[in-house]
Amino acid sequence: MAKDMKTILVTGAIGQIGTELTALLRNRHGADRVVATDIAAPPPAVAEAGPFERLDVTDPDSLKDLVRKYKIDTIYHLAAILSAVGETHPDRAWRVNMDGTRAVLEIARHERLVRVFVPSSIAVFGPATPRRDVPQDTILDPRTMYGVTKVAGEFLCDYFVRKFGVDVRGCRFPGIISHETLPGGGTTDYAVAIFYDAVRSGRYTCFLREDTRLPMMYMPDCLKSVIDLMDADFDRLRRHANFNVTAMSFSAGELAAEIGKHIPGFRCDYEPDFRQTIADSWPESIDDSAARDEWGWQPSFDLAAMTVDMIAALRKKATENRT
Ligand code: AKB
Repeated sequence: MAKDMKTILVTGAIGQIGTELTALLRNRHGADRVVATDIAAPPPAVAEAGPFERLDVTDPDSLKDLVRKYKIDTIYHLAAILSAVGETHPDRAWRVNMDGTRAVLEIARHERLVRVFVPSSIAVFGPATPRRDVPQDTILDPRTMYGVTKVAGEFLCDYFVRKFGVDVRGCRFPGIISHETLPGGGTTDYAVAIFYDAVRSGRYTCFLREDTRLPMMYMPDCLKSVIDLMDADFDRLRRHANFNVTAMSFSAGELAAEIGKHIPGFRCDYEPDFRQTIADSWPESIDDSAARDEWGWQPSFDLAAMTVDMIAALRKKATENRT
């Protein structure tokens, strides 16, 4: 089928990645060909931009009805409970992340969908994983319910590829930094919140220690990774739903210092909470050479370029909100 003839369903479409991915896919394929779904009600801008349906991904019948109603052939399955919220609500994390992913994969198999995207996360790693430049094939040692579901999800996706020939793809995302929609309940959320507070008030209190170093990626690179992986030739892929991807690694202190170059006098204080334990279990940096080799992954933004872009975008937003 031609690229522009896809009929796409996005789950979690009003989340941090979902909002921007849905807009990008609508630009690429046409607004009517991308059905945005989420358990929550959409903001007016999303509801008016194309088809939107309320969907609980743990309800396979509703998902199947939508796939049939819109003749969906491709799903981007972004609905998930992230690491920090998952530790507070582990039952919900298990249900949404496991039952949701299983429902998507079963429907892909039975309704003969062309392709599915299921993201994973650096939360699959843990204390037994090398801390720096984590290789593609390494020890998975998740210490959060979110990470446990992501490990199981990766294996489940691989099972569906091998056993049923379903075309499933996915990356292990690091922290994603963006200015369009706030992230919802992750450990890396500080790297977004710090920009909002820096632009608004010149001060931020970080819930991680200053020396906490984590792998990160700016939203344009995140979207590029999804599109490039989904466009890749299936026969060239040796892996499917567990590609390491990264763009940069920095500590909370280094990010604060970078922001301080553009917002003189910016002050960051550090008051670590329960999320510090999660961050301490994750690696500092990732080796993404398998993604580079198999489907040409190449990020564009480093810490300096991302910081300039984030601050400019948030200043523009602040000015627009005032007028
Ligand atoms: C989180 O912090 O939970 C997510 C992730 C790294 O998957 N951003």
